[in-house]
Order: sequence, then C-alpha cells, then structure tokens
Amino acid sequence: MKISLVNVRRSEKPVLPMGILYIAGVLEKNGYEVRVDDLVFKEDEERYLAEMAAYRPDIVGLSFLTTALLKAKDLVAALRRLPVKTVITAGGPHISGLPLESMPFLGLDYAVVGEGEVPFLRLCSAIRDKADPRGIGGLVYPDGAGFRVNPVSGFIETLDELPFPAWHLVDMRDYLFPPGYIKGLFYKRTMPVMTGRGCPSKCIFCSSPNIFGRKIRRRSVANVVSEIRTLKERYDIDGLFFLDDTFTLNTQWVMDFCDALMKEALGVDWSCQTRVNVVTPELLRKMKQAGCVQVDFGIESGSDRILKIIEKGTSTAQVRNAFRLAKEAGLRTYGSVLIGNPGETTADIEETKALIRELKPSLTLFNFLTPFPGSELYHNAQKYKVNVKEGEKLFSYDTRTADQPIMSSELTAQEMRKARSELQNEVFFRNYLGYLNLRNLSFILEVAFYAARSPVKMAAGLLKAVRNRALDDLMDTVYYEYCKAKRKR
Ligand code: B12
Ligand code: SF4
Repeated sequence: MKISLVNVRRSEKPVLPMGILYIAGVLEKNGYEVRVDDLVFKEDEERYLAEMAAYRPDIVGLSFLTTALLKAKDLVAALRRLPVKTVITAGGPHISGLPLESMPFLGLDYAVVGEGEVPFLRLCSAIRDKADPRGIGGLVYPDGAGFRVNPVSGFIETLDELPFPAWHLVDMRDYLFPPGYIKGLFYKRTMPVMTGRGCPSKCIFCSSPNIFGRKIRRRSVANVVSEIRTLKERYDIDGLFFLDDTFTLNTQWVMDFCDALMKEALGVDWSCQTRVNVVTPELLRKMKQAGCVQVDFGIESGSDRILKIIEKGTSTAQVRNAFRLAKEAGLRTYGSVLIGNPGETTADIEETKALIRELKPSLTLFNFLTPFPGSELYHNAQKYKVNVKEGEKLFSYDTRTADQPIMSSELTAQEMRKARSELQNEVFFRNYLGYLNLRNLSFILEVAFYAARSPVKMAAGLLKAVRNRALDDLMDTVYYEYCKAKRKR
C-alpha cells in the first residue's frame, strides 16, 4: 500500500515538515511504503502532480497551515483530475481548527484532527483492510449529506515510542543551508528537534494547544540526546532549534538534559523558545554551558493591560526580569511582539515601544495579531470585539509579510501598519547587523549574488519596502530569492 504525505505551504523558508516526517516514520515502522514531498515553490507542485500520476498512491495525506488553505484546495482538485483512484486525506493546524468546514471546501475523503500519528495509522489500516474507520478517535468522515468529527481519543503519553522523524524521505540539502533555524544567527547546518508536546497556557491568539493539548508530555532525556547524536553523525549539524512551545517549562528536565548534552560534547549550538515566567538564573546559566546561544521569548506587548486581555499569563515585570537574566547568563535574546491586540490604543503601543527600547533584544520581530483557526480569538472574535476579514483574505494571509492586518479593533488598519513599520524599522540594524561580519562573508556574497540575478523581484521588494516604509520587507524578498536558488541547485 502506497502513501504520499505532502506538505503544502506558502512559506519559502527551509523548514523541515516535522508533522508528516513523524507520521511517515510511524507508517514505515508499520510496513507501509511512504513518500514525503514538501511543496514550497510552484515548480514543486507541478513536479509532484506529474510524479503522482506515475506513483499512483493509495492514500494522499495533506498537511498545511491556514495560510496554505487555498493552495491545498487547488492541489486536491488537481489530484482529483489525475487518472488515479486515491483516497485524499488531510491533517494539521488548519484542519484541527476548522474540521467540518474544511471537508467540503477542500473536497476531502477523510481528515484527522490533533496529533496525527495514531489516528492516521488506524485510518490507513482500515482503508487497507476495507474495514469501517468511523470509530477512530479524531477522525473526520462523511456522514449522510454532511461530515462528522469524532472526539480525540487521547494523546501519545510515551513519546519515546515514536520513531525519529523520517529524515531519509526528504532531500536534506533543501534544509541544511545557512543561516539556519536559529533566528538572527548564522549556522551552516541546523535542524529542528521537538523534545515534548503540549502547552498549558491559554494565549488567546495561539492554536498550538488545539493540536497537542494543554498537558506537557516530554520525551526522555536519553531519547532526545540520542536523536541529536544521530543528527550529528548523519548530517554533521552545527546548530539545533527546539520547536517546543515552552522549552523551559520543566526545570529539572532541562537541567538533566543540559547535563546529558554536555557529557556528549557534540559541539552543537542551540536555541529554544519559552515563556518569560519560567526561567531562573541557574537554569539559564546551565543552558548557556550546554551550548544554548539564544532564547526566544513571546513579549507580545509592553502594556500589562494588553497582556491581560490576550491572556498571556505574564507581566511586563516578568518580561524585564527574563531578559535581564538571559543577558546576565550571556545568552542572546529574541523577542516576538504583537501589534493590533484587542482594545490596543496608541498609548499601549507607546508602552511597547518604550519596553523594546529598554530591553534591546538581540532580535525583535513585530507581527500583526491574527485570529487563526484553532485559537480562542478566532472562535470567539465577538467576545474580544474585533472585526476579522474572513474567507479568502484570512486564508492567504501571513502576519509578517502582509501590508495590512487582517483584524481591527481600536486602531485602524492604517494606524497598525504605521506602528508596525516604525517599530520594525527602529530595530532594523540590531536585527541584521549581526550577520555582517567576516565569518559570514561567503554567505553575504552568495545572497547578494542571487539577489542581483533577480532585478525585477528586487525592484518589487524595494517598492514594497518603500510603500510600507518597512525595511525588512526588502530583506524578505532577498531571502526568498536566495532560498529559491538554493533549493533549485
Ligand atoms: C515550525 C513552525 C513554523 C515554520 C514551518 C511550519 C510548517 N509546517 O511549514 C514556519 C517558521 C515557516 C512557520 C510559519 C508560520 N506559522 Co508556524 N509554527 C511552527 C511551530 C512552532 C512548529 C510546527 C511543527 O513542526 N510542529 C511539530 C509537528 C510534529 O507538529 P505538526 O506539524 O502540528 O503535526 C502534527 C499534527 O498537526 C498532525 N498533522 C500535521 N500534518 C498532518 C497531515 C496528515 C495527513 C495528518 C493525518 C495529520 C497531520 O499530526 C502531526 C504529528 O502529530 C508551530 C507550533 C506548534 N507547536 O506546532 C507553529 C504553527 C504551526 N504556526 C502557526 C502560524 C500561525 C504560522 C504563520 C501563519 C505565522 C505568521 N508569521 O504569519 C506562519 C506561516 C507563514 C506562511 N507564509 O505560510 C500556527 C498555525 C495556525 C494555523 N491555524 O494554521 C502554529 C500552530 C503556532 C500557533 N501559535 O498557533 N511556522
Ligand atoms: S503562545 Fe506559546 S505559551 Fe501561549 S499558548 Fe501558544 S504555545 Fe503556549
């Protein structure tokens, strides 16, 4: 039985599709033939469709974020046009947020909500054995004229049982090139690793707990270290990024992990993301000793009133403390900030501006707050008195490169755009100057070379940067061309 897992996306960054690589590992372990495709550029889609006509998969499983919904719809339609009888399924963050709406919109046969490994394996077995799949927890299936979604029947408690992601099913050269996953720094060969799943917090804009639940489940230290050792041996990595939502949530686990990593002496730098209320001086010092170079924090806002509204569960005092501790431990900091929060006024934005000026994170990115399906903000928009541009607008939108926010509350879209551009411009040199050193010379020259080969695109990027008065819009265009050239090889 042949299964094609395919990542459909709108982002051109070289990011491993971890969700389907985990699922592929489980399927292979259970004797299925699997192939994995990551559709980043238009050419990838054309090649994929041509290959599917010959490959003739029994089942296709699509993975995508809300931003790629429209692309996923087109892909399903194109697959249906192939002279191949295939069961078309999907999973991932968008489906998990809007399962019943997505089925007819996309024209799917089945879908899975939440953590995918177990329900998808069961679905594949049912299809292979011509059995009735309707009892599978988390399954979305046709029922009469409509669709039905089964409640999720539980999470994988012992994550160590999962095989490592099936890296061998993708061409690693597509992902292992500078600057890598550690934002704002330069590494030659970095990889993402997930040490646990689940987040107990309730930030209203986040859809992550909708996939992996609110209880954190951690792999054993030995299992994670074994994965890192394998990555070092197989791909000679020099950097790692931990994808966990809140890496430092369990202090003892992280302490033990750092000890184990130091013992291995693999010489790999790493970075992680966490919350400002779960770091201590001892922990950060130990992380630094174990190779951590940067900690990513969700600052979100400089206004305590706004932090309450978005239910971040943190205060600006905790933000200040965390940044101070990280700096004292010798770690770089990355701060992520939201613009356009419910009830946010220009006075709140001023507080955010003042806080960022005070903290001086090594890297700061400002995003428009956006209600993605699966988040409290999306499903309860009226409660937060926000207006959301729905449908096609939301589904092809991304919070970093968009000209305008998709949502408005107190501030007009114009005001939000102005605020975001001003703030982003203010940190421009601190964000990017780090790259400008002799060690990165070959990378800088390479990026400049690829940028120069696409003068029309560069002119468009420059125009956008001027129109939005946001310098990093140009950086995004340059980076896109570089990634595209790298993937083509
Ligand atoms: C790494 C990451 C990225 C990467 C790449 C993501 C990708 N897959 O292409 C990058 C940096 C590019 C990225 C970008 C964005 N991201 Co992001 N990202 C993540 C992050 C931190 C980890 C994703 C990951 O690898 N998880 C680990 C794997 C194992 O989990 P998974 O992919 O969810 O897969 C599991 C299930 O979903 C399911 N599943 C997944 N696919 C399939 C397929 C089938 C067939 C089945 C059965 C099951 C299934 O089973 C998998 C295994 O259990 C998540 C947060 C999180 N905790 O997951 C956010 C997250 C996915 N991102 C999110 C968002 C909002 C974005 C942006 C839109 C933000 C922005 N800046 O605008 C952009 C999109 C940009 C664009 N142009 O499209 C949201 C998604 C919301 C939504 N409704 O789509 C998340 C959940 C974060 C959040 N706080 O809400 N992101
Ligand atoms: S934003 Fe981070 S801390 Fe908040 S719920 Fe999402 S993953 Fe958890």
